[in-house]
Amino acid sequence: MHPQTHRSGFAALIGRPNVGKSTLLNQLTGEKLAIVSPKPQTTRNRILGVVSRPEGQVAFIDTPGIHQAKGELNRYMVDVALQAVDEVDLVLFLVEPVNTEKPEVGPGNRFILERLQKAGKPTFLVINKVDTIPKPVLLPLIERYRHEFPFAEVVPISAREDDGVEELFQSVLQHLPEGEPLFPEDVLTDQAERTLVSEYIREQVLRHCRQEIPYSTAVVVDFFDESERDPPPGAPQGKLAGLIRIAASIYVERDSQKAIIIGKQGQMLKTIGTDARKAIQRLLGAHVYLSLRVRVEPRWSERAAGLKKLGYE
Ligand SMILES: Nc1nc2c(ncn2[C@@H]2O[C@H](COP(=O)(O)OP(=O)(O)OP(=O)(O)O)[C@@H](O)[C@H]2O)c(=O)[nH]1
Ligand SMILES: [Mg+2]
Repeated sequence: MHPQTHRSGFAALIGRPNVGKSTLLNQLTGEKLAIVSPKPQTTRNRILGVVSRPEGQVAFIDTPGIHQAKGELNRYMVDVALQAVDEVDLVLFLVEPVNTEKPEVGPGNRFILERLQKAGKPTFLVINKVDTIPKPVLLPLIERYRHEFPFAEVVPISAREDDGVEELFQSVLQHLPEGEPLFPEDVLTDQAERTLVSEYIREQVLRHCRQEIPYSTAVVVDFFDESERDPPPGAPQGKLAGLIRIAASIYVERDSQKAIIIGKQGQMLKTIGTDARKAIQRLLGAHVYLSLRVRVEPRWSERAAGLKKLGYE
């Protein structure tokens, strides 16, 4: 039997905020590695997601949306994204279509394309959310973008509806060099459980709170006790027999924001905690006792020291 060719490499998911990069990472890996929200600037760090198949392995890197950076946190996020471009073999540039026959590339996307031009990496144009537009809109859009940049491939997908995602994966593989796997087959991500836990909590804050809150929120896990994670010997073989105790702090910048997150008689914080706990239990496969506090760290997102304190470094 002929040994099958094996390909491997890194691919970065790059694009403006909210185009669906994290949704695509989750769909490609089949796991919830990145939190997703309808609000822009959800992802703040690079997130590795490895897909291993007999025919090849792709290490995808999800990144924060690239936007006009004002303030320390924004600058940090854009730096993270642009750095990822330099570290990969291939770039997947994601855009979302607009329902018009005269599409524009726009200054935000043009800025990113200029950076990608400089980086000189093979780049795919990935048009996400095609479920939101009628088909005839696609062709002029593709032509418009092709005019701007020599894309190696153009792939329309719907990450959320899982449409075209497998085709995209196969196309990515074909553009990667032949080589051994870069990670052991069972490696999915490099994120620690604690990091995922804090992100799952932040996701619930984004989900339940008003527009002004998301940007000011950071979550830090203060305490993670897994001494009772394994069920005691002789315990009946049930689901979620063990227990993990977690305490976390939700940081905001102002007292008024703290009041919103806590809500009337603590109702909002309770909802956030209940929904986060359910998601964390699924992640960790154990019962979770989750205790949340809300703290104020004035202007943390504007200061390098504030970012560092809350885990962005
Ligand atoms: N209709 C539709 N919506 C989608 C699709 N993919 C993602 N979305 C939605 O778009 C919004 C943003 O998705 P994210 O995956 O958080 O986008 P992102 O690019 O990671 O955003 P940032 O992390 O802020 O840069 C969410 O509400 C998703 O549910 C898609 O294929 N179709
Ligand atoms: Mg994201």
